[in-house]
Formats: sequence, C-alpha cells, structure tokens
Amino acid sequence: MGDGLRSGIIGAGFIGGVHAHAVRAAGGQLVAVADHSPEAAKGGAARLGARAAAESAEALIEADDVDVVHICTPNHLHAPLARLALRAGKAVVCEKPLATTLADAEEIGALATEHGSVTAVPFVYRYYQSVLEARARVRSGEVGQLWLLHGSYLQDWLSTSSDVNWRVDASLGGASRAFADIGVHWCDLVEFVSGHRIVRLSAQRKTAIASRESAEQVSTEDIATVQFETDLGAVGSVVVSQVSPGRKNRLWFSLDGAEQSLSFDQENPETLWVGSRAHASVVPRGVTPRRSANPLLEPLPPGHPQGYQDCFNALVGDLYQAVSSGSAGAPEELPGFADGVRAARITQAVLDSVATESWVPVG
Ligand code: SOE
Repeated sequence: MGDGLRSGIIGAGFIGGVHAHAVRAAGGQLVAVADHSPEAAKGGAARLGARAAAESAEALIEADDVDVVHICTPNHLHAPLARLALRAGKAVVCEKPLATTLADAEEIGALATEHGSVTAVPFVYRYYQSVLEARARVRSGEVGQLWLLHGSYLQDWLSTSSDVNWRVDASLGGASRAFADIGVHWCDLVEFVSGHRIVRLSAQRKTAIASRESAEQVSTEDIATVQFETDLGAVGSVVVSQVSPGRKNRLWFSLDGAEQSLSFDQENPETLWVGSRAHASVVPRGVTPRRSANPLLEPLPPGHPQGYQDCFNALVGDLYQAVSSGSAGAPEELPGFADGVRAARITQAVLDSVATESWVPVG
C-alpha cells in the first residue's frame, strides 16, 4: 500500500487540492508543494496541508524525500517537468495533456518506458463503479457486437467573454483546448469501456467566443465535434463543449450493441442505464461489487454515493500500490503515460482533420 510514500505536488490550484486529498487517502505523506514562486508555494503548502513549501518545481523533483511527483501545473510545463521527474527516478502523476505537442508526449512516454517508471495520467472517470460495471457487461458478451458509440462532454465554465483561464491561451494550454482538456476524457473512457480503438476520424472545431476580457484573440476551440470509426467495426461521434450554459461537467456516453445499449452520465453516476429491445432499466451501483486493489479505498456500499474525489482517490491509491509493489503490480484500470500518449495522438488527429478538412487516421 502507499504507506510511507512521500509525495510532492507541483501546482496548488483546484486540481492540486484534489491530488492532495488523494495522496492522504492512499496513505501517502504530502511532504512538499511547489508553485510558480516561493511565496505562492508557501500559500499552496498551507492550503494543501503539506509539510513544506519547495523553493521551485525543480527543487521538489530533486528532493531525496520525494518519491512521487504530482504535476498539476498549466499544460506547457507538463513535459519539461515530467522529463525531469522521470530522469530523477521518481514515480510521476501528470495531469493531461501529457504535453502540448505530440512529439513531446511521445518522447515522455518513451522515457517512462525506458526508466521502467510507475506513471499515471488521471483519466479518473474510469474509476466510477458504474463505468466498471459497463465494462464488465461489454466483456461478458451480453451487450453483443457494439456498432454505435456516441455521446458528449459538455461544460459551461468558459461560456461568457468574462470567463478567463490560462487554458484559453494556446502558448500555455496548447493548440487544442476543449478537446485536449475534456474530449480526451470521453475518448479514453469510451475506449476503456468498449475495448474498441478509434482508428479514423473527421473533426470540426469552433471558437465561439473569439475574444475574451484580458485575452487577445482566442485561437483555441470552445467546441469540437468528432465522427469516428473503430478497429472493431463501430462508428461513433462525440460533441465536446466548454460553452454549453447549464452543463457543468456532463460527460455522457451510450454504447449501442446488437443486444443492449449501455449509457452512463457522470453527473448521475450511481446508475447505469441498460436497454434491450424488450426492457430498459437502471442498474444501481453495487449490483456487481468491484473491489479496489487498495484496501483503504474499498468503495462504500450502494446508497452511499461515489463522487469525483472518490474516483481520484482510487486512481492514486492504485498508483501508490504499484509504486510499493513494483510497476508490474499496476492494475489494468490505472491509466499510465501510454494512455496520455494515446490521448495526444487522438488530439493531433483532430487538429489535422480540421486543418485538412478531411478524414484522417489516428496514429
Ligand atoms: C476543467 O475543464 C476540468 O477540471 C478538466 O481539466 C478535468 O480534467 C475534468 O475532469 C473536469 O474539468
């Protein structure tokens, strides 16, 4: 288990706080926090309850008393910091996207393999029990041949011109915004549950709000729509938006097969909808209880709702377990850097498809 593992978090914003809770839930000790300045690190360390503030991200990575580095910074810093952390022999959790270019993501992925590092990219929605239930049902064969995979991931926190965030700036966030930030979650989740891989796609993207207060012209997309085909013969589509009023974090999918359709809604995650020609019902979580690899992170019984933070705790718990027991012990649910590289390939295909106005293969 993660007992005794010592953690450092770089970046003390919203997601840094989520990581801090997860470190504790996994039995780790949060020894240091780094941020964009020593002063910001002090504030961050106090807020996140870390033992100390690090002078810099580099100092945190090099520190002898840090075993696991959590990278929670703006996107343009992910690759350089992950590179340093891997070279320093640390286990690394890096927020997605792994890098703002495909070349960097591939290099980081290869470096992790070369070092035999234990890594994670928080594709956290894999850990909902209803999602695992859906995956088990697909694997059992009861859903039949899947032929249509569809859904959306919608948010509204950037839906007015006064909504500003570093992600809007391509030099900090990367050339793709809505798709690289949340579209990749949907693709990861649907590939994870269905066992299919997206092999070709055609995409559109739109910047709905072309100029924002405090930001010049915006080049990154607020909306993306993607049609695709999979290696196992399904077709599908996903709509991604960060400008859909009233939609907070609405990740929804439907996987439609010859015998059943399964659908999941992240904002209502306690049930899985299962439809057949004769009957439709909602299956409450807990019908097929799934145990966690980490005994500290056993899911609560049905009726005691599982949330985003619980999923995050389970993911970090799996990583810490793998660090303690050697990388071979990582369960298949745990998304690693290879999954981050996969997301970067799909994102690049979306950008290429838009640029060429054509269907493109996913590399
Ligand atoms: C913001 O869009 C964000 O926090 C994403 O960065 C996360 O990955 C997603 O889980 C929730 O929304």
